[in-house]
Amino acid sequence: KMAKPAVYVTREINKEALDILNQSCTVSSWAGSGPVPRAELLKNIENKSGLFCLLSDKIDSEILNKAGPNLKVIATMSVGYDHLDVQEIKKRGIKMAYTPDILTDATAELAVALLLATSRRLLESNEEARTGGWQAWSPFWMCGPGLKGSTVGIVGFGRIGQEIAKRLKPFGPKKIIYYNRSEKRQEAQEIGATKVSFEELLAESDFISVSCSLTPETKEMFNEAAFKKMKKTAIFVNTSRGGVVDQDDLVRALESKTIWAAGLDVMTPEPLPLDHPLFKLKNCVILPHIGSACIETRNEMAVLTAKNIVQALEDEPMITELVV
Ligand code: 8YV
Repeated sequence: KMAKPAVYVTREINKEALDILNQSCTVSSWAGSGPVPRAELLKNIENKSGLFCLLSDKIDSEILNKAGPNLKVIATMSVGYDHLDVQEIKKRGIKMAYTPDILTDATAELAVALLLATSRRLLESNEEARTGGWQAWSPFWMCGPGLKGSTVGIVGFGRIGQEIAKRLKPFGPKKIIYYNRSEKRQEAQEIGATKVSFEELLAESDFISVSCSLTPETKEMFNEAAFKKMKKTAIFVNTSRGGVVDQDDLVRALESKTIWAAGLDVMTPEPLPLDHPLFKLKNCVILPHIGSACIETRNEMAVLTAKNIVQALEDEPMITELVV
């Protein structure tokens, strides 16, 4: 009988996913808290056939060289894959897998929650109520812009962007506009959204929600010039990748009230250092990258990642192969 293929898992994962891997593979994993240190990953990837990784694991030529010719599949427990050097992986004939679709609802839900928390100043209000800021009745205190009658702009009208648009529709915006690389005409028609240029989206939106992937084209597309084109009353929400924002420019835009407020589930770096200027701003809501953090969703993501690895190692088609 042939030896079971060796798989390395860069984090402690749920039993259900681990059981799937254990059935046909020899599994070793990083058991420390937090992300696997780079040196540890380099040491452990040697001679492995499969790699189960996360977005904090940068997979580049150095890792691939260290892995050697046995490595057949890299599966990431995420829909985003900007942490993988996909061209380099592809060149070496290593298969890739990711977790699209199953996290779309959870992430869209979080984007809506973050948008409302930012516009209606939920955290600031909660803080005031607990610390004595809630005093005599004052009708214009803790006000923020409402969605009714507003223009909502979605940047990145893929699976997640579309679901965000659908969820915001019942709040009664006047218009939903989007900016996307491809047309998405059919989807837009069904949802009732209109494609515009990036400049138009910036100028017209009361709420901007970002759900595009991080690529060389989208890198730091939200910079000083972009923030200046936005309304002074604009709410900016990002649930995609911190890298789409020039974060120093965002800090300045928030400090100078060039825009009204921002809600961020993603930033640079993650975790954001405690002394970062973003933490000093009342008009910024910061979440620790919890977009897909629904219990069911994260379990499904790990299970899907494990199944993809097993399938690839058995030369079966993967459920969600990443094709670039
Ligand atoms: C993370 C995400 O992967 O899927 C993505 O691209 O950013 C998130 O869902 C999640 O934190 C699981 O590691």
